[in-house]
This record gives sequence, structure tokens and C-alpha cells, in this order.
Amino acid sequence: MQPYTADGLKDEIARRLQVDKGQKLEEASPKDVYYALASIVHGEIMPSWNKTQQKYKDKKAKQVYYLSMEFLIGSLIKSNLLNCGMLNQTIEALRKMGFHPEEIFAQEQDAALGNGGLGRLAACFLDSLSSLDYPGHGHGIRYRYGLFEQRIIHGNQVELPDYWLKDAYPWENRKEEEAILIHFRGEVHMFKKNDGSLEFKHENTDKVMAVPYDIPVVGYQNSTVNTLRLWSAEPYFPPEENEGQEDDFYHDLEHQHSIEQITGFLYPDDSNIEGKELRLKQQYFLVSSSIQNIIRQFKENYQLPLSRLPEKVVIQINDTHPSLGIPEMMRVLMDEENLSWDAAWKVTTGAFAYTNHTTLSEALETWPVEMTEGLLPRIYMIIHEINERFCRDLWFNHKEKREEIPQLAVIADGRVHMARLAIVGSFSVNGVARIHTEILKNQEMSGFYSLYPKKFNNKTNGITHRRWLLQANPGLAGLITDVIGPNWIRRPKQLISLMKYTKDRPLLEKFASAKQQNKQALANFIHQRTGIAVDPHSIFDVQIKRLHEYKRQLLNIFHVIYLYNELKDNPQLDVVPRTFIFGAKAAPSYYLAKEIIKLINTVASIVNYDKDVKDKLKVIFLENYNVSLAEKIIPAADISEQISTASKEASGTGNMKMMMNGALTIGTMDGANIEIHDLVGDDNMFIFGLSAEQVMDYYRHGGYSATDIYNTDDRVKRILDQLKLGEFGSQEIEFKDIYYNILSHNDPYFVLKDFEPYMEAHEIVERTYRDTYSWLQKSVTNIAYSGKFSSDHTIQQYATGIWNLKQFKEKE
Ligand code: 26M
Repeated sequence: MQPYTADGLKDEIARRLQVDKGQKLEEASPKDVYYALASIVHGEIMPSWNKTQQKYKDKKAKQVYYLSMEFLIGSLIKSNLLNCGMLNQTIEALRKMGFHPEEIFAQEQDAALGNGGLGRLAACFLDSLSSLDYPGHGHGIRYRYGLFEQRIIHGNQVELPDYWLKDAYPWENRKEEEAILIHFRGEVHMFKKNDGSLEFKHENTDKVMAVPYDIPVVGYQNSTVNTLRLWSAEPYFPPEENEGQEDDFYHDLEHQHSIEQITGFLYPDDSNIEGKELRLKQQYFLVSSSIQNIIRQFKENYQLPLSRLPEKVVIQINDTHPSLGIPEMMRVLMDEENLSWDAAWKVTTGAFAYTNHTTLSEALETWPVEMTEGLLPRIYMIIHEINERFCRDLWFNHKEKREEIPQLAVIADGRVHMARLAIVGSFSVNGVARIHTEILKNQEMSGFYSLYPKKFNNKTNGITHRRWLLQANPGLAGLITDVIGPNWIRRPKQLISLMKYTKDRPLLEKFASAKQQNKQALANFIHQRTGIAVDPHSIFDVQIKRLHEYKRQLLNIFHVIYLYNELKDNPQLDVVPRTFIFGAKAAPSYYLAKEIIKLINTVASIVNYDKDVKDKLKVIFLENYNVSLAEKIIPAADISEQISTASKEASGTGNMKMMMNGALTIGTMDGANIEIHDLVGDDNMFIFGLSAEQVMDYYRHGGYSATDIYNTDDRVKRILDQLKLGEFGSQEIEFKDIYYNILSHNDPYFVLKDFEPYMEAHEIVERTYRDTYSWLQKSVTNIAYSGKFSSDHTIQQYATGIWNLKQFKEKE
């Protein structure tokens, strides 16, 4: 890629506007300029993209395919500019043209093709694969509607459709010539072949075309461009039926509509799984397109027998959502490529690897047998056979497991258990943080662990430091480069060199001023969005993540209410001013989560306008939390709230993003918080509350008494009574359901149990913040150790530990 100068870029934007739209620069809107810019960048990417793919072909490189129902890529304009080495010139050019660069970049609609952590992880992994020159691609779904847009109206979450493709999406290329046919329903007929083996024919199926749209994944200034291939469902027109069917016009329209539904929208749940048939259709649509595509490319490019596919192809499945890929690969290999069961099984289990992202039992996928069999009759037959062989193996070869068969079987209780299918059909099973993998091995999946101890491994999550530090926080990134040089950008672990400077007071002042600028920018943004003026010198205390009971936003807002009560009792109280910032979407059908959003907003509307607490306490709920909003909030955070009930948060990745931007974590010993703690220790973060062992012990032995705490802790009683009596808001707005959920259901997420230690931890936060110098030391220490959480490190571990993949560094 040959970068432009700022002036060259300016001229080129003007030229494109003229040629493409007949526009003069003065007439161009920010959107026009954005499209002109995006088309220039796309043009820059194109040659490297072609070259990279050609090289992989020529050198017959081993490739990894990351299959995921979600890729939460957010906006690409800035990261593509950064990775192409054009960001600084572009900013200069846009300024010279009289535009605010951020206003131009903001024209791009976020691609919100994911719910939260799992989808964002997939996007970070793609960035690292390309930046490290690994041949690795994503396969996903091109949802016409992404995750809903959230509005807060009278404190309530309201969902609006996210029609992100309203304007053309400049990064995608439609590849109609590579479309693939997908079959649903129909009947399976069995024939005996001459050699005595059986042949299966799947007939009278409903046919759907899968059309790929390719998005380039640009590596950081290295000319590597991989592909994110998103599949879109379209009606299939068989060649002979192309003309003269007017009488069926309306029937055809209806049919067309039902097909396009398959890739119509992203399911907005990230925990409680509803077994909707359309979701199962989406999953099979993704894996059938991807697997057929992978096998087709393997045959075209490698000239090797299919038995050798695992030498050249590895398929990582992001949770169980793509686990039908396992029987789908069996189907293609046997029914279309004539491999025997044993040969096909060897290839399949040599190619698939599975990542688990949760131990919450509500989130473990199962599908009803009738639904699976009706929609996917041939796939169901194969799953059935996988199950038979697996159970037979247990019965005859693992006698000690006979009693456990009902808990291990892939088909049990009339349902297909997707995690069991994924474990049986993969050569690798990994968790996403050390404690999570240990819980999988020793609790949730212990039956499988003792059967296949070698399959299980840990790969702690990571985040791309390019997007989350270099791009989102240029002030801090520039300062770091001034201090330790630019090598950390390619080798993020070198951030550790910052540890040499933690006693350098003048330098710490500079870190403070970088943070202060980001806080000022966020304060301005908050003011513009909400009309509320927050004190940019207050502690910015941030909790941004999906709303879920286990993530305990409730504990956070209880702390806020406690502080408010204290200040009401004693307005002169000497406290460090605090701004609590929340961002969270609730699944539309998750009632209690929506009540908690309403509570946060109700508390905000009282606290923010109460003169008694003026300047000391503010509560901000920023609506429509998404990737772009995260990029604004994270650089400004002082405190990162990571307060899940221990054992429940598989890893967390927001914790890593805020650490990398110099925030201090207040958190439980859960997920990756434990690994943050390994690095920075008690001195540099605020750990509180029950451990995972204690939580699991309580679950085993019947819990603790929430009522006891209610009766003995006045602070707790006062808060809960305020909820019940409708003291927040009017009589109409009361929070009885939250009250009863805690007291009648005995506080399943230990909010009351952890209340006291959480309050104490916050007191320590406040004391620590008062000592500016020591706070800054801790902040810089966090940045210094955060390099280990770069997804580059994570991807290296996947590449060497699971994929056996080589970096493809070949200079032209
Ligand atoms: C499944 C079926 C139907 C509808 C939705 C789903 C579904 C979608 C997303 C279920 C779970 C989903 O995501 C779970 C998730 O995001 N887990 C998070 O994964 C992160 C990356 O590994 C971890 O950091 C988080 O701790 C974990 O909660």
C-alpha cells in the first residue's frame, strides 16, 4: 500500500466527488465525503487483498476458519485507515478541507452483528490474525438487522430496529458467482450400492441460495488482508423455471420473503436461550454455506485427497452455535464425496475445535429432536449415528462411565445437546480464562474431561490493542510512544517498559493530563447527549456491558443509592465527587434486566437534580451502548466495574480494555479479573467479595439467608424498603419485583452477601484516589501489564496450541 500525503488525499477526495457525484467539495455533505474516503481506502486495500489470497493459494498455506454467528465489528473506517497507514494524513486532509474528522468517521453505521463479548471477541481475533500474518478468515451471517437500537423513554428501554444497510455498506463485495445451495426439510431415501454400502439421497428439499459478501480484514501495516465472509439468504431459481410463472407471483413473493427471513435479524439474546426454529435455520444456514465453501476451496486449491484436509484446514467454532458444522461436514464427505463413515469421522474430528464461552446452564443450547429432524432430516440421522457410536463406545470401552451415559449422550430427554456434540466431534475444547477452563474441567464438563483429558485447554481472551488503545485513545498512545518508543505497537508486551517510569512524577503528570483530556471529551459528549453537566474532575466510575443479573449492575446501583442516602443525611459529608456511568442493553424479553435499567434511570433522575448532592454525585445512563460508544467511554474511565458473582463471568473483555486505558479495576475474583490480579496484585486493583469456591459451596449446600442480611444491615434494609415503597420516582414507579426477587428468591446472585465488602472496597477506592500520585502509579502499572491481554497474544496461543498454524510472512 502506497500511502497518500494529506494534500494528495484531499485532491483525491475532491476528484472522486466530482467524478462519481458531479459534486464540488463545497457542496459535499459529511456523508458524501465519508463515501469518497471509504472508496479510496477500499481501492488501496483491493490489491493487497488479491495478493494475499493468491499467495495462500500458491503456497498451499494451512488456513483457519473462525465460524461464528456473531461478528461485532463496529465501525471500520478508522481501523482500516490506521492499518493502511493513512489515518494521520486523513485527519490532516479532512481538517484542511474544513471538516471535523470524527464527524466524517461517524457517518459509518456500526455493524452491530453481535450481542456482546462473544461477538466482539470474534472481531478482535480477526484483527489479530491479519496483523500477525496468519491465514485466517471469519465466516458469519449478513443480518439485515443488527442488534436493536436502544432508546430510553421515561426510564424504560425501548427497542428500535437497526437497519444498518439502509445506506450502502462500502466495505462489502457481493460474490454471486460463489453462491452455494442449502437444503432444508425434504425426505431422505436410502439405497444399497453395488458394493453393499448404503447411499443416502436427500430429496424434495426447500432450497435456499447462500450468497457471500466479503469484507476485507486489514492487518496492521503489513499488506496482509484476510476475509470476513458473511452469508446472505436469497431465493433459489432453478435454471429451467426462469420464465413464465406469473400465476404463482404472490406465492413466490411469500416464499421469497420467508427465505430472506433466514438472514433477517440477529437474535438479541446472549444468555437465556429460546428454542426458536428460525434460529436453528440460521445456524444450519451458516454452517452449511461455510463447510461446503471450505471443502470446495480445499479441492480447488490443494489437489490433495480429502483425507488430508486437516493438514490444511482447521475450523474453530465460536460457542456451540455453529456445532451443526460437525454433522454437516460428515454429510458432505459421505454423501457427496463418498468417504466411509470412519474416514469422514477422522477428517471431521481432525478439523473441528470448539470454544466454550459460558457455564450458565440457561445458556447451554439444546434443540428438540422433532424440530431438528423435521428441519434437517439428513443431519439428524448423522447426529443420531454419532450418538449411537459414542454411547456404544462408552458402554463397551469405558465401563466406569455406564451410569453417566444419560448425562453424556448427545441425544437425551428428547433433545440434541449441542455442547456434547461439539465436544465429541472436536479435537480441542477450550475455555476463555483460566478459572473458566478449570470450572469446565472439574465441574460442568468433568464427565467429558475424564474421558478426553487431552482435548481440554485454556485460551484466555484478549482484545486488539490497536483499536482499543492506539485508535480509541491517541493521546495516551502517543504519550506511551514518546516514553518507550513505538515498538509496543507491534509487540504489546513491551508496554511493560512503562514500569521503569512509575516513580517519574513529571511523567505521571502527563499521564494524568491525557486521562483528563479524555474525561473532558466524555463530559462534553454526555452534556450534548443528556444535557447533564458532569464534573470532569470527579471519579469516572464505569460499568459497560450487557445487562444481566449475574453481572450485578444491581450491586453497583445499590452502592449509588447508599451514597445518596449518606449525602442526604449529611450534605456536608467530605466525599470525592463521583460520576457513575452505565451503558447496557437488556435482552428484549428479559423482564428483570429491564427493571434494573429502569431503576438505574430512575435513580439518575433523582440524584442528578437533587441540590443536596449537587457536585458530589451524578449518575449517567448512556443509551444505545455499542462499539462506537465504548470507544468514547473507555479512554475516560478511572474505575472499571467488574463485579460479577464469582464463577459466573467466563472471562470478560471490557475489564482488559479499561485496564489498557489506565483504569483501576474494582472486581470479584472471577473470569480474567483473576489473571489481571496475577499481574498487578492487590496493590493495583480492588478485589472484594465471595470467591468462586464459596459461591459454588453455597449453591451445593443451599445458600445463605438474604433475609438475615436485610434484617441486620440497616443500609441494606433502607435501600430495599425504598425500592418496595416506591421512594424512587412516584408511587407508580416502584421496584417491587427487584425487591421480591432478592428476598423471596433468596438473592441468587449474592448481591446482599457481597454488599458490605463492596462498600468497603469503594471506600478504599476513594482513599486511594485522594492520593493522586499513588493513583497514577497504579494506573500506569495497569497499562504496563495490559500487553498480555492483547488478542495478538491470544491468537499466538491458538495458532501454536490448537491450530498448528504458521505465520505467513513472505516478502515480495
Ligand atoms: C444463543 C442462542 C440463541 C440466541 C442467542 C444465543 C447466544 C448469543 C450470544 C448465547 C450466548 C451469547 O454470548 C455469550 C457471551 O457473550 N459470552 C461471553 O463471552 C465473552 C467472550 O468469551 C466472555 O468474555 C464473557 O465472559 C462471556 O459472558
